[in-house]
Amino acid sequence: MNILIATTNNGKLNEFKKIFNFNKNIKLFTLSDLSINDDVEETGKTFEENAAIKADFYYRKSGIPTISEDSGLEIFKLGGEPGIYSARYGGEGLNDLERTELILEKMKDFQTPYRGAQFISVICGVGFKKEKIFSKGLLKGYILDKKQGLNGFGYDPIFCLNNENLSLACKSIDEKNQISHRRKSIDKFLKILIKDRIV
Ligand code: ITT
Repeated sequence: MNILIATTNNGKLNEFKKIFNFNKNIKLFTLSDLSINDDVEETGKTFEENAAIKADFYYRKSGIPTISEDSGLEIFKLGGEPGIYSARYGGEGLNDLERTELILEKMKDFQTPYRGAQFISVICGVGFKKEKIFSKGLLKGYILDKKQGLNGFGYDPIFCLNNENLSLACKSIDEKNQISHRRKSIDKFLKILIKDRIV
């Protein structure tokens, strides 16, 4: 089955490709494979709404079953920030590194037990069956007090799993893919496709 992974984020895309690689019944296409350069505004109020907006948009552009993801980091003591605004937290002008610095600054007065956070991945699939398909994965951990590691993307250098002391950016992509929020949401999504005999 041909599937479009509709994301403009290369960090996500690399992880998606490696995880889906295990399923030989699926051939993945990227936006650049299909020469789709358009971006869509994420006007939703929830991860689910934004994932659906992106999947609908790129399904209309491509005509092949399309998966989009809306993901982000929720920090409990910051009232769930950056949440759905994770990709543009602090304004569009900041890069990933500057956004991690902004978080470290906002968290500087919180001590260890109060630094809890989670990553969320919500996937929406359009074009697989009549209704949209949704799945969700969570990864719980805490915010470190400084950046560590060079792998991964986004907030990986400041996020650490509970009971560990090295950031996600210290893990290889394969190690991260064994446990990540994205891995969990993809596994659930594939289970639905298999249960409904779509793949
Ligand atoms: P697309 O919408 O095109 O997929 P995006 O980067 O805009 O790309 P999102 O709106 O879903 O994607 O924003 C997700 C942001 O959350 C992402 O840019 C990172 O800052 C952060 N994030 C999500 N998953 C992450 C992960 O596994 N590691 C680190 N940061 C992550």
